[in-house]
Amino acid sequence: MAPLTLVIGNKNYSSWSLRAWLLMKHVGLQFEEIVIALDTPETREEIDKHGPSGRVPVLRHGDLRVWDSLAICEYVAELTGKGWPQSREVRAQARSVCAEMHSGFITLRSLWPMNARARNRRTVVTAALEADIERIEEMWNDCRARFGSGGPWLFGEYTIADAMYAPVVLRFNTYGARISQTARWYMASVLEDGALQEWLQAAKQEPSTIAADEVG
Ligand SMILES: N[C@@H](CCC(=O)N[C@@H](CS)C(=O)NCC(=O)O)C(=O)O
Repeated sequence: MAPLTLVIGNKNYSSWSLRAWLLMKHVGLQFEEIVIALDTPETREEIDKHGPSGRVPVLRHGDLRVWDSLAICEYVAELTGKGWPQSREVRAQARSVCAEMHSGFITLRSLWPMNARARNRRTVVTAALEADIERIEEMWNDCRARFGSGGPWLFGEYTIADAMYAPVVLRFNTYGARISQTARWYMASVLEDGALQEWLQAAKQEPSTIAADEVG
């Protein structure tokens, strides 16, 4: 197989990059990573060397370029046969959960930017933010209750859904989301995960900061 290269942004801030990177670690793919510093005068030029959208992550596989975190996760699932639940019905639920994340939660994403190494940040929790948090909590609890018996993840085994929500767990951790005990157990599984820990260690070492994402 041709070598895989994943092009990502700063580990401290790039929530979309984290999704693809985590999934690739969990399915056991070997890959090289290229980290591009976001929010610099050279960012666009550097990203343009790898993909057409001006955004990261981008997965390079031989001549193929796959951009967009969910498209990368889908490609990885096709390459490896891992990442989605086996049952068609459950897979449809997992895809719904991922799509809801990919196309929604705009308030959460804008008011609580991912800042992996930051702790004890606090902001005003608006009604719209509260609604996003409540919906995510409801979704996690529903997945865990209906599909989670085979392991600690949303669908038991690790799936793309867990990779998609890992940045949300980091946001909740940074800004102190008030959520139920069951949702906190799921958060604990994500935070203790070895691959996520590896990412967090690297995020801590990054020297740069992005002022717009230093909130609270
Ligand atoms: N829908 C895209 C969004 C990717 C995205 O917005 N990436 C941000 C970084 S997390 C980016 O590349 N920003 C470009 C920049 O900051 O110049 C995906 O899922 O991959």
